[in-house]
Amino acid sequence: MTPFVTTSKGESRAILYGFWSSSCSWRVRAGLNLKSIVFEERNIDIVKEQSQLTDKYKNINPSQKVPALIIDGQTLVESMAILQYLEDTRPEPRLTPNDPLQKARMREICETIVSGIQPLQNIGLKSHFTTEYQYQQFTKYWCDRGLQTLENLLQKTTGLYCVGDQITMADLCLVPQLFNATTRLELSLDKYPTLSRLYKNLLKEKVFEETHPKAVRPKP
Ligand SMILES: N[C@@H](CCC(=O)N[C@@H](CS)C(=O)NCC(=O)O)C(=O)O
Repeated sequence: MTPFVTTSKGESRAILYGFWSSSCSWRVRAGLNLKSIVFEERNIDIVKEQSQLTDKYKNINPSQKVPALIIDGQTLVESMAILQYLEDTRPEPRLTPNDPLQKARMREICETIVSGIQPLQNIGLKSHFTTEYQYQQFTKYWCDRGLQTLENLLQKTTGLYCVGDQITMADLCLVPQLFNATTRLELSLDKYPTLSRLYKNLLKEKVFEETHPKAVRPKP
């Protein structure tokens, strides 16, 4: 597999294996965008074609999930490990607060989403339920419970964004999760004023406009 794509101008660019509506892919797409890293997104259809389950893709990501990122001659998997690598190798603009307490607050929000919500509403769980209805009830319950947790946490940390006035990894996790919650899971944010305000404002930020699933969805 080619580790880099060399463009006609001779520069190397990263390759993101992702899916347009995947929240974990969106986290990385937004991180790349914020850090102005040139990349090409290759679509791995995790819904209809289930391309993540092929042996070819398993060689790229052993977990057979998206995203995976090829950058600096390495293949990286796990969205948060990827974001941390981008942060460590391309520190500006920063995606983490400098202050240790604020950093811990940011991680509380990230973990609530990354460990506490997303895995419990992942599309990969669907085939393990007897009915579509059971799957939907399960995913909605855990997502809504996670949203309640986020609302409580964010009331203590929020400024313009999740943690103060700086876009951090917490925002990169929040926006895709709220998109999933309000579209695929059809949950309302009405009872969550902090989440509602943040989501509305964050969607207007250039980074989320440019990386929004609607902006990157492949044409049929
Ligand atoms: N912890 C992983 C989770 C990856 C993950 O669950 N990706 C989902 C899409 S958001 C996926 O590929 N689902 C397809 C499947 O499980 O078959 C990460 O953050 O990268």
